[in-house]
Amino acid sequence: MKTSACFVPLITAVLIGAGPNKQMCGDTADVTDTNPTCKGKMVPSAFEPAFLNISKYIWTGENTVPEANNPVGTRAFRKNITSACGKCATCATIVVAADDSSTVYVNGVAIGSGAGWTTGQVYFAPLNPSSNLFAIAGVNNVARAALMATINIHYSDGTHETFITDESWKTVRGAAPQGFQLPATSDSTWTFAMLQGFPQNSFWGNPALPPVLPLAQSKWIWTSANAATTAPAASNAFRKTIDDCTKVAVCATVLISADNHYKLYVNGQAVGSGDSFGRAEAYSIPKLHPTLNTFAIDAKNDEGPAGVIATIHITYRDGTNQTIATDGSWKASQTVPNGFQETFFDDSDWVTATVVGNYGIAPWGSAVAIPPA
Ligand SMILES: [Ca+2]
Ligand SMILES: [Ca+2]
Repeated sequence: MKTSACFVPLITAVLIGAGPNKQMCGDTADVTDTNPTCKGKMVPSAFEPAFLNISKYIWTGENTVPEANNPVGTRAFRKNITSACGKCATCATIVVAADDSSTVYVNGVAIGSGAGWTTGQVYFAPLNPSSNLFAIAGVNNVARAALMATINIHYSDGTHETFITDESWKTVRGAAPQGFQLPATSDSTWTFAMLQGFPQNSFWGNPALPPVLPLAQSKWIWTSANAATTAPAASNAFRKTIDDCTKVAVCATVLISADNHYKLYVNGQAVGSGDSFGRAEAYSIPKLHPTLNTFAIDAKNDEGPAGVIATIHITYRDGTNQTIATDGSWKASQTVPNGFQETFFDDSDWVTATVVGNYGIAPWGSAVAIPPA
């Protein structure tokens, strides 16, 4: 258990004036902007896949025999998780497997639904800095019943912490209570979940992890039309700015590959680099600006074909998500000017990127290796 000394009360965002980071939308701020725990530097990191095999299948214990049949219906499971001392939680990656289906809630907000235990379902959710309620509605349609989750909490300092479903989760031996997923609902009279099995030794086995993000909707882009065949040996620059005053952006995950090299920047900050078009790398951006974010790529071709491809997944404070793919809307330059990665760099005289082709086209094909969720 975390001690109360680590508890940092949530401060309601008080929107006073426009600070230096608030140019585009005046007074928009996120809860992490005003929390003292979150004042440190925001550090991107390589995306860390879920450790599914350390999690446990649980259910209510209505049948006291593990892996045996259970009543049909919806059951409630929940667990409050407190951030490590001094850490600012920003987002979570949640992988769930369920017999038969599930809906995941974070702090009362529905994040996503899925079914089955052969392949885990992956969700991205915004978090409060210090304390978060994870709730799962598990649905049994027939016979056995179980669910398993791995929750990877991303902290602003670039570190991660993994939590699992286990016998410390609370549940009810009967129908899920009304409002069970809401923080205002008390689970003090609930019972503890019952272990059904470890994934590798259980009836259900260890679910496969899906790719962290898809590339299938993204385009290979460059600055010349026949770049799938040949392009000059040169560095090009690409930029995509997301300027949305209607929602509060919290964090992002980026999947990217290039022929032959890329350097990725978010809001001017270096995130990572790569050198293989046969493989994509994934990165966690633990904290975004609430309303104005710039993704910038310095891409270099050595010889022959040239292209860059990326998928950006943004998680918003309201629990919604947005996927941004490389396409003809990106800005492009055949040189890489000083400061091109900065949010307020003026790219108004840049051209738009040339779409070289859909993911899957030759010479790169449809087998680019993608890290698991
Ligand atoms: Ca079942
Ligand atoms: Ca090349």
